[in-house]
Amino acid sequence: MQSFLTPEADLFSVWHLGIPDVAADRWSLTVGGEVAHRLSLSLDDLRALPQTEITSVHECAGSPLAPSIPQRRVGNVQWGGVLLSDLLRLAEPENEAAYVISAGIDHGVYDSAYHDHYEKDLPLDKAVDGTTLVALTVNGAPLPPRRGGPVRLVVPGYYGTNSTKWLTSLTVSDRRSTGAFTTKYYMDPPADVSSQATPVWELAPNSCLVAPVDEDVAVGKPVEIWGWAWACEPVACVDVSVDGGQTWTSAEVTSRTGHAWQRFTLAWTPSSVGEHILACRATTLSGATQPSTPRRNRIHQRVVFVTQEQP
Ligand SMILES: Nc1nc2c(c(=O)[nH]1)N[C@H]1C(S)=C(S)[C@@H](COP(=O)(O)O)O[C@H]1N2
Ligand SMILES: [Mo]
Repeated sequence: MQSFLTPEADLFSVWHLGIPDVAADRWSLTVGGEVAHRLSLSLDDLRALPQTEITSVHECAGSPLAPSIPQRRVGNVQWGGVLLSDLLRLAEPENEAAYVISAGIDHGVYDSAYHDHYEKDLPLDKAVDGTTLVALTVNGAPLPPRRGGPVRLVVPGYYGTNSTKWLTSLTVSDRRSTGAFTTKYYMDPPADVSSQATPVWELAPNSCLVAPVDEDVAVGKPVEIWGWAWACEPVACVDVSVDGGQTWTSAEVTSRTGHAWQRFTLAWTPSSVGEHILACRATTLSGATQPSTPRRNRIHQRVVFVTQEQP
């Protein structure tokens, strides 16, 4: 968590159905559904199109069987590949098109049921926003098989679950996918009786503390409290607490590039010996913030033990 870009080897990796054995030389991507021109592209076809890079926070939404338990699987990487908007410009979606459904070739058992492929969807507006990528690389290197290689979808600003790995088809549709991973799983239950279940798409505001750790803190010694904050939209402020959330001070926050995470820092000089509960809370430009109740983006707290002597 120390570096702005997470080395690929340090990034979490998640799969529901196992890792398929993909033959890159026989791999192809189809773009179909409600389009004027159906496309079928080989790996070389994709490589021949203009390539774009975007740095983007990559966060897992957690288990769909326990969606309110924070998992804190997150990193920040640079993805490279072809903009989905470029492919859709070639395919020309029909007037009624509203969603893009993505499918991977992995299959297997999840939650006691057999799934013959992994399928997700996203609104067409997001698909053409100039950030969504049909990705070939991560941090400048070809996508390893574990990471979804040779080709995966990357939806910056959305939870990782939407970034379909081992991508083989994109289907433009006037309605949402009817697959289990968009209906049964990754639909958050309604907040109250008057609202509806919502797809797990946009990243809710979240943040995590990276430093200090126990070895860094002593009475009278100035330290820097720092960490990362992110959301689908830019984070405007991060508040930090050193007393378990009773009082908050606003930290310095860097501005955002692409969909990357933003660094926050606050100077702190501990004044008493013992346990201190540090916490951080990100708020976006539109005022969305992190809850203290059990949610996947619940406020992160960490205990540090302040010693008398400077170590
Ligand atoms: N084909 C396919 N794509 C998938 C998944 C999957 O099980 N199959 N898991 C999703 C989930 S839940 C996450 S968090 C991300 C993880 O991507 P990573 O392994 O590169 O971290 O991939 C998503 N894409
Ligand atoms: Mo995930």
